[in-house]
Amino acid sequence: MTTANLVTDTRNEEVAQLVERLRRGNVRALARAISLVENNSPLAPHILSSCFPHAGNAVRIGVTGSPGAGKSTLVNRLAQSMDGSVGILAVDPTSPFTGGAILGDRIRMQESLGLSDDGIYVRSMATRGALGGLARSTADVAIVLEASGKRTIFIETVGVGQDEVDIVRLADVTIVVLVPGMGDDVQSIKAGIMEIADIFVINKSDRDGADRLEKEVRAMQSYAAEHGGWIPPVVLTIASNGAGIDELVTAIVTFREWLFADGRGQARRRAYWRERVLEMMRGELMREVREHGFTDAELDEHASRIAAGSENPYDVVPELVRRNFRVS
Ligand SMILES: Nc1nc2c(ncn2[C@@H]2O[C@H](COP(=O)(O)OP(=O)(O)O)[C@@H](O)[C@H]2O)c(=O)[nH]1
Ligand SMILES: [Mg+2]
Repeated sequence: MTTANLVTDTRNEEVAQLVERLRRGNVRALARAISLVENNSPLAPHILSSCFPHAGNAVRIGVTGSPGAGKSTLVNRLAQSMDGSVGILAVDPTSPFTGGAILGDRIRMQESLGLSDDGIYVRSMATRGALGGLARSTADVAIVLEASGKRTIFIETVGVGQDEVDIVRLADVTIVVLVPGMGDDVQSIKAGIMEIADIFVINKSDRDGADRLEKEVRAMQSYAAEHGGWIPPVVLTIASNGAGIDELVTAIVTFREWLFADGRGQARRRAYWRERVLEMMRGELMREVREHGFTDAELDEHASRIAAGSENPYDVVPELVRRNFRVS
């Protein structure tokens, strides 16, 4: 047996054991698998491939809104009202280590002790300043969480860039959290949020202006016609004391039932996978290009020649692709 085979066998064995342990509920194994996936380890594709057959049965709930809107506090409350075990992915970089710190405390506790006392596993995901990678990495981590038996996965994210919109597309249910007096006026609500919100939450409704904001959002519900007939409900909450959480759970359950009643949820997932498959293919193609000896040095050479006008990128790039992939 060659060394390469031996290395592959050892890796396969290692991955098989890791996935077996995380599926049995071992929190350390789960944390390790997620780190390997997040860091794009050579083991990551094997881990994901082993997890995928055990994924797909969880409900994914995206929670988006401005920093400080109370998303972490809300998710923490919701997590305790859900049936079955829960996974939480906090993509919001401004929290959970600051502000509410509720999730932050939980993460610190879990990661130092390596346990979860109540079946809720929380993971904070770093943005690392890299554009584009966050949505992929969040989607992959969700697969690992599902394989570990989580029935509900919350994905908390600040609703700003394209990455965050992509993360939301990963969700079955999207909750947009608004707060009175934070500039969440009708204008900013109109800007795209109406299309992604399945449920509106007006959190911090203990503050002045909650009624006015509610009226503004309700006035816009008529725009929801293209939402397939679902009118996104508006739920008022005070996440810090739990008021309105029961109503929000009811809204989530009602939406989920509507979504999966006549195949809309499945259609959403198909649309999502359509994009994802193309994205995965782009990644695979780049890997192939690299593996077939297209080095940084070669890239530099082409770049120099093209910049100097001695090479034509419109002729050279198709030629490079043909040569690498023997496309006739
Ligand atoms: N007054 C009030 N404060 C809240 C409410 N919900 C959350 N908070 C506080 O708002 C701050 C930010 O909450 P956090 O959950 O970290 O917000 P996130 O950045 O959206 O995740 C914390 O200090 C919370 O205790 C609420 O309904 N009313
Ligand atoms: Mg937060």
